[in-house]
Amino acid sequence: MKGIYSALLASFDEQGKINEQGVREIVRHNIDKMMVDGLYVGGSTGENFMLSTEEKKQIFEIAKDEAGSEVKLIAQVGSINVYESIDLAKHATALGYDAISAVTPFYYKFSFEEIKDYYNMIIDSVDNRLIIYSIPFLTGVDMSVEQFGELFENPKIIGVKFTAADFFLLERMRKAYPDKLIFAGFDEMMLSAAVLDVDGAIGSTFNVNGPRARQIYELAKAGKIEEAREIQHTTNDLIAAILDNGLYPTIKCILEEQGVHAGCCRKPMASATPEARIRAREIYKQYIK
Ligand code: HMN
Repeated sequence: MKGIYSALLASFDEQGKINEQGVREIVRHNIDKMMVDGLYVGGSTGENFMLSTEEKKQIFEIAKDEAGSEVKLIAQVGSINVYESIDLAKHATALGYDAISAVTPFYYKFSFEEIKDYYNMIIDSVDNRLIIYSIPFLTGVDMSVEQFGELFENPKIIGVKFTAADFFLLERMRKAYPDKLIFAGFDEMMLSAAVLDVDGAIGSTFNVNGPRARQIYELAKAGKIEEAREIQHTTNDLIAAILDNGLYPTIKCILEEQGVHAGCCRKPMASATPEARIRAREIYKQYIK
């Protein structure tokens, strides 16, 4: 399961309906052009938390149908409705997903015991493996090295997607759990995470910057830090420009520039304004074309 995974974008039409062809094109672009090792389906980047259960299942189905066994597939099934998570975990497992992942339950201030119960309920319902999705800046859920260790006691919980800038915690986790998979979640910090020997990375910007992401990762792993740093600098010029212009809408516009029908965002998330679209075209020409 190691390697570079795109956090898959979803495509919607102007009414907010899933654009199946668009999703297929995004999958193909990631496999054929971005040359990723896998896809993380139904994450933040997939606008997942704004979708109905049926729509989440539909995205899992389309992605699997298009990707087949060409790359590894991880299905993000987390929801504060744990029964929905279980339903989605079963669906993704039946479709043949290589692993499932679940965001820490958010909104309410769940105790660690409740979080642990949530993960065990989800993974014990399926014959599959689970990757914890930790993203404290969006969920407000911070876990300690010891708490991750308690979750890892379940052998079916095989790793974590670590979307945080806490490199002290990342280093402690690497040392404590050498056999668990740690995926870096912040694309702009990939070099630092790779130096700490993560097992891969999962990111939104890999949908348009996959080859550079791989270069940073592989150069850093090979100890070629200066070369990796140069590419991280260029990558971060691109990421800073994308963030400044609106993260997902801009990535979608950049894909549209390449003939990939990434479409609109799902309301209440706004799609790119005409000005943002023009700026996205400039970003594409400056950093990607
Ligand atoms: C997902 O769940 O879709 C991604 O794995 C999340 C991923 O960590 C991204 N985080 C968010 O979008 C919140 C990053 O790729 C991020 O977009 C990128 O580093 C730019 O900040």
